Amino acid sequence: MTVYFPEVTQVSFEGTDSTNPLAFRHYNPKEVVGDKTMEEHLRFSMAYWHTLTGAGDDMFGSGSVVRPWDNLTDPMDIAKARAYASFEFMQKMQIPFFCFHDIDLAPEGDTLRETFANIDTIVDIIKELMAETGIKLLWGTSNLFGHPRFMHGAATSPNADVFAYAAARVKRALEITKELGGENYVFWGGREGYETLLNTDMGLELDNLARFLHMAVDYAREIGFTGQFLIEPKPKEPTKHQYDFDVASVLGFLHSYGLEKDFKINIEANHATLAGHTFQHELRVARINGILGSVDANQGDELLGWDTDQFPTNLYATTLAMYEILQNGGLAPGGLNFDAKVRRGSFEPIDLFYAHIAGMDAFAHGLKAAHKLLESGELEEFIAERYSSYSSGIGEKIVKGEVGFKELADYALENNQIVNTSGRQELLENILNRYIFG
Ligand code: XLS
Ligand code: CA
Ligand code: CA
Repeated sequence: MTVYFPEVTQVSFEGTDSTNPLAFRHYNPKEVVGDKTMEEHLRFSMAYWHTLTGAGDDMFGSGSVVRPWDNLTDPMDIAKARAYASFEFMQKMQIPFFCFHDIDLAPEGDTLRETFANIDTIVDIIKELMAETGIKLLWGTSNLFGHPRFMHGAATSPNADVFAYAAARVKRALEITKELGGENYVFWGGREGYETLLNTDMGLELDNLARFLHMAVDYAREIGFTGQFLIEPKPKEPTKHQYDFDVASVLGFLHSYGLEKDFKINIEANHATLAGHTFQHELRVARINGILGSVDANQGDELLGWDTDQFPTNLYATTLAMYEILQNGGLAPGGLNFDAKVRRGSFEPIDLFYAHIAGMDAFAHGLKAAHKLLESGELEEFIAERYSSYSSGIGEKIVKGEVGFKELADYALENNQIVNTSGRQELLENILNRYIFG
């Protein structure tokens, strides 16, 4: 049997004293944190498109990466090698889940039938490898944005033939996701948006997007797919304006079209920052609305305004993300999917290991810090006190719906001494630092 990554035998937990760059210092899968093991809390997943299919190309240059299948020329042989290599990688990294787009697995053919046949060949291999290794599918999806046919969108294309083609692809991707026991199915609206309103019927596009999602849910239920549906917001890129802009816009869309019971949200950190929000903000909006489903764990660059999809290493972001996720009672059946790619200059296979180790350790550290912070109750006590005016007197009456503007005006006219208290932001930041850095 071919070994694709001979430079690594196994990545294991060695603890914080270790200086071995091919070991975990924080991620200890069986270590119990609160009520679950780290493995159960974090539900790490590998993104097939970045780790196997990604070539390191960008707008200014072609692919740069060196991969163990570079000696092969037949696209189907390459696809097979990637499938075997992916499971070797996940096993060596102790990553229990993966995610893919249909055409990450195999090359597109000249016809849709040929494309499906290519994908089916690889799905058979993956099914066997899943059974052998116990590695599971976190989510499946269909790539409805890469090929030129999707230049004007997929479900929101002005061309009904494209809508039909996209439906055929999602139908097949749902069948594959079910066949592989996928726990979720993701819709990321790659080109579901517009470049200019001068040529766009926004009302029809949004209605069609909703029609498409209703059809997908109906078909999935018909074939007995019991997994969770997720929408992944992103404000822009590749389109100027994407309809699933952020969690709040998706929430409004789902309610407008009667889809709110069928969908949760897959939040990507880099998409949050592109929308002008923090990662924690998006997680919070989803959590308090009961629709936090899964996470694409990555980070952007503070100085660049685009989707750089870097591996997450920022401990503030991972701690505050885990702070939301723990309060959500976890993510299952969702998980933490590394929708992240190595930099173009990190072109060697071993860089894939370093990158995933960095992300897994950053989230494991964040989990431990967030758990301790929550156990202490320091932030929650402060917040409870800050809002305590709503627990008695006029505040309690507001919350209970016992007063209107007339009663409130009468109260305010008699209350000439409004007393505020400090928000203590800097004190709270000190507390947070204490839990992150000890
Ligand atoms: C692109 C998206 C995409 C989705 C899946 O920016 O992150 O990769 O996660 O289609
Ligand atoms: Ca993503
Ligand atoms: Ca992204």
